[in-house]
Amino acid sequence: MASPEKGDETEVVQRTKTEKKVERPKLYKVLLHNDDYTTREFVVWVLQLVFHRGETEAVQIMMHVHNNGVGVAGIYPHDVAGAKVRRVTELAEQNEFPLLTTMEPEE
Ligand code: TYC
Repeated sequence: MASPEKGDETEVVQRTKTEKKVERPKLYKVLLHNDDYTTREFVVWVLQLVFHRGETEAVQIMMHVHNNGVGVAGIYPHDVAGAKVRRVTELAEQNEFPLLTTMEPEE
């Protein structure tokens, strides 16, 4: 900011965007849905490949979906969640399984 001239009582104070409140990005749950045709092995493989789950955790999530109808594969910002939904859908189509994946906002 330029210094005020001698005798000038007016001073302009500039506030920058960095003073704005920082907001956390909204997070989205990526959901896997149960069906009667997709193999357990394929769902476990997807959970390891796309959601970086270890074998034990992948089996637990797959069994939760199998027993309850739906389950959370992971929680991510909107763009990441969307990319994972598209990747699972692509892998399911390539392997001719009807596996359904969706995303929804976290509370
Ligand atoms: N119900 C499937 C079976 O018994 C396994 C399965 C689990 C399918 C989870 C989809 O999201 C799913 N072969």
